[in-house]
Amino acid sequence: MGFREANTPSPTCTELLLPGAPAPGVLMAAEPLTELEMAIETVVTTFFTFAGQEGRKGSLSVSEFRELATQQLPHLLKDVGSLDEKMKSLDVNQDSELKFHEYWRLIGELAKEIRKERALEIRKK
Ligand SMILES: [Ca+2]
Repeated sequence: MGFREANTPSPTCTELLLPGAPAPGVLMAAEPLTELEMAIETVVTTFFTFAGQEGRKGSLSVSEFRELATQQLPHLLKDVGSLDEKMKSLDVNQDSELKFHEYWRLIGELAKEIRKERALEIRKK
């Protein structure tokens, strides 16, 4: 990692965002995580909990995705009937597995929908 060796300032927040930064160091920090930090951690932990059930441990199969969606996203992904379509639209490389970045797109889409709803609520006030 030439980047880190070339510039070795004291660790900052950006340090935590570098790919390859050791996650345990972040999670075992003495201070408790903030709500936002916990939310991000939950997004990641949830992925690996479901991805580890069968097949490849680092990606969601169709049935792992279905379980994650029905158990963890019942309010935001109401239309359970179209889960297969949703999976297909997220599965960019069409291998019937969702890798983390494909799952992350789903999280992003859901976050945008919540933002839209919030924006409408604020406008009403
Ligand atoms: Ca899997």
